Amino acid sequence: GARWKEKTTNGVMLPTQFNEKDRKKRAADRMKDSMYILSMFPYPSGTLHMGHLRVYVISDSLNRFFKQRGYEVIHPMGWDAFGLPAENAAIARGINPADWTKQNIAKMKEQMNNMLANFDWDREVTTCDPDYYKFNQWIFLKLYENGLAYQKEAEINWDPVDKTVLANEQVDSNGISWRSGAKVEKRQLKQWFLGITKFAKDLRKDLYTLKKWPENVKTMQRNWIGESSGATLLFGTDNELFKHIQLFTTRAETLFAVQFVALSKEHPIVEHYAKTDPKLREFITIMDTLPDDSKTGYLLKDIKAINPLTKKKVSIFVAPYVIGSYGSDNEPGAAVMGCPAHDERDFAFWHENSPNEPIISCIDPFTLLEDDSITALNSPLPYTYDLGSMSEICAEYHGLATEAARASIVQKLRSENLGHTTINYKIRDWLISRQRYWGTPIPIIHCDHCGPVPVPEKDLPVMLPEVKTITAKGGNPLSQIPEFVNAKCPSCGSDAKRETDTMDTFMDSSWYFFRYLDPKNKELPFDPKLASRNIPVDIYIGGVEHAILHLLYARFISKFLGSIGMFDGAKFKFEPFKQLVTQGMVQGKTYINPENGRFLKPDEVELDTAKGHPIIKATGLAPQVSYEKMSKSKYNGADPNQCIAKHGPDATRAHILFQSPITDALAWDEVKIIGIERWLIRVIRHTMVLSKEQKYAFDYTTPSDMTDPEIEFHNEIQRLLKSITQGFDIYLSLNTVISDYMKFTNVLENAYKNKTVRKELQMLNLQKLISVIYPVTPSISEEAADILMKEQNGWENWNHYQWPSVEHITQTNFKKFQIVVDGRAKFYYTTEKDFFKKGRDHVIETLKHTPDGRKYLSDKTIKKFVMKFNII
Ligand code: ANZ
Ligand code: ZN
Repeated sequence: GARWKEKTTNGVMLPTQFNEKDRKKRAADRMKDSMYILSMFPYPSGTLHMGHLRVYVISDSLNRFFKQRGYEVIHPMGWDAFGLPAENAAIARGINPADWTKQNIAKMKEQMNNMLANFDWDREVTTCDPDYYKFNQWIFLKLYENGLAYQKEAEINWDPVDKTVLANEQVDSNGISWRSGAKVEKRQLKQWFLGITKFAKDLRKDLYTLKKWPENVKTMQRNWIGESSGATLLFGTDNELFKHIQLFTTRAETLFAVQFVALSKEHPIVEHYAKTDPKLREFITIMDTLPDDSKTGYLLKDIKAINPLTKKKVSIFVAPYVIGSYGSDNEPGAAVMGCPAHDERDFAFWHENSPNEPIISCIDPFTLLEDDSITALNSPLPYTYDLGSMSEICAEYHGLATEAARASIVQKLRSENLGHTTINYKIRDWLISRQRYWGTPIPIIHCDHCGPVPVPEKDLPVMLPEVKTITAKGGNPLSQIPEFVNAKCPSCGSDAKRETDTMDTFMDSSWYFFRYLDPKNKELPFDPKLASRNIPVDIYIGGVEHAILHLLYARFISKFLGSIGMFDGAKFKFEPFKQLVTQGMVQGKTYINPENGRFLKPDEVELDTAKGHPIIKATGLAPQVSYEKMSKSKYNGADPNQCIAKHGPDATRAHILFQSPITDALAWDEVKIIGIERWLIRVIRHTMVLSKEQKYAFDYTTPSDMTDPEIEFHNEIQRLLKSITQGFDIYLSLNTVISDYMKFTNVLENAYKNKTVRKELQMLNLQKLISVIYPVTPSISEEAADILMKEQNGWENWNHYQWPSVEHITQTNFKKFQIVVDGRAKFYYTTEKDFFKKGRDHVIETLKHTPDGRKYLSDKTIKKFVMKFNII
């Protein structure tokens, strides 16, 4: 076939993609011969660290492998370019975050080129680019249209000194602002949310379709989404104005023990009484400052709740422990039925607010004995387990097991339209508002007459105004730019104000892999046809630190885009990532002084060559050595750029893959790279040696008349080829791929040394070695190929990018026999496999004419003669 080559900036030859015509032809349906290999795009901090190096080596090796196998590979790269570090750098240095980001991108791109990461730069995406964030806004508007973007009050961290909102990461564990040192206050602010909870059920259920995701990631997602099955019940009230109080319970059988109902402060009943009750208003303001587990309550004197089962009247409190947004189906506020006898929080609350009231229990506790039998238990209250039987106050339910009582109580209430079973998800709607400059402006205009009005699609993008510098003080940066804030209402034309919050940067990363497919589209975020063809991504590689939020948001947005017809992924339940690979952490060699437990800098330690281990220069003592997460404070960081500069990209790539399986932690020890370097030198040396011997044909094929040693050689190489191919293709076992490369090289060198394999056959398999090392060590592969093409004649048509196919293992006609005479193993003899069938006398006679036979068999009376085979 034709050679498909292309020069890159760093002079390494790369296979090109298929040409445009080819691509269209193949794109006619969702191709089984296309591969979308995605690695998590980096935040452009300016330096590539070891973690980046590891992901991109994995993804680039797979990229090159699949290209060699003839797949059309999509292997894009981009920049997760909005976010806090740029804003902080801008504030600290008085520079523009856009400039800072641009410089960092240039640096990191160069580092990626240095490591020979072969990305499709024509698909590059930068999230702070208006062409990109325009479509963040577009997606936001679609969510808004579909009732999935809305505003509500939510808590923020307020720095009272700098008068600014802080991200959670900017508040330390003691609640102190990292910037001003002030005690951070909690404030309520109207903010934007996305309705991910509407997708909770599918996000949870569809995890089962993700067969090629690590179990632990799926478990984390499952737990994060959470699921609680219970019942939604309707309590009555004794006030005409409020017919019902809706609440969620997992323990409907405890209705018999309900002693109060607690409401969150957003509940309409609370808002109603707050209008006329200044003390209640004061309590509500204080509530924000109370800790989450506070048991302080406020009794509503003019209203009582009516138990739907027992019809008993109970008091209603306002209580800080009721979470306003849980279990209430997006209705404002929430309520809890308080059962002091069977719930910790209710117990504590009751103790504080009605200490003199007796506690009513409705469950006779049971406990499990060691022998699995059950016995009644005299347990102190609250008894919170649901193991037990309904007590005598429970009318017709008396004596039933709790679970059975629960089911029939809910059924009864259901028949009276006072309740039904529900499943609640723990996951909260996604708060996307950030009071920050360096992010996507939320495309909304607030009008006094019309309320919040979406910016019309034709007016997108709402551009982030350029600034010279950002100040840390005075609140939301965009609100301080009048030219940005002041706008006309798109609906009525009167003066109005723009939304000044920007979007959480997780929004940017929730769909970037769609944009890669169509990065220059001006009209739409991407062409639905291209997405239908290429989503789900085949292999997604990245850090396990994104196991929850990023992956969940990406799954949500993908399912949403599917729901509005932006792509057809029904077959895959609109899941965006078919296979997920979470690479392990890269750990650094860490030295600790055993005398004081301090971390030592590398130059405080030296190798004691006599003792063969490191010692502390100052004391001569041996340090403690361990591998830990790289960090500045432990002086155990390693710089990929230095490693590449010193050892070259190929050795660095092979080393990083060789040290451990990709999903395990990697203990980075640069010293060990020497083994890889020696191997690479052997590959080049052997190529030179063999090619100098004689002239070869580049298209020689495995001969049919192989000798025994040749067959053995051939078979060994086929086994290695198969193992290497599957290491990439099936098992993603890239560390064993490297060890197979080394074995492959040994087999070639031994064949040359032993002179038992004809040179043409050796050369044929050297060619294969050069092809299969290309994914990991592309420049060494190119160098070796160049040597052959220069030394030999007419090799221009050799396509060394072609992945060699695994040939049949050839059965040898020969066998190695062990000759055993009178119970003693004497020597080995290799001959045709049915040689022994010719009869004992003939065999011995033949053997006597061999050198070993002459020695062991002549002049002897042989009592017992045995030929054994299959011994090796
Ligand atoms: C009565 C009861 C009795 C409850 C009992 C528990 C034990 P999970 O499992 O987390 O879903 N609850 C309901 N809505 C709440 C809200 N908005 N804020 C705070 N708590 C709320 O918990 C469900 C239980 O949490 C519900 O069941 C309810 O208390 C409480 F012996 O109802 B339970
Ligand atoms: Zn208006």
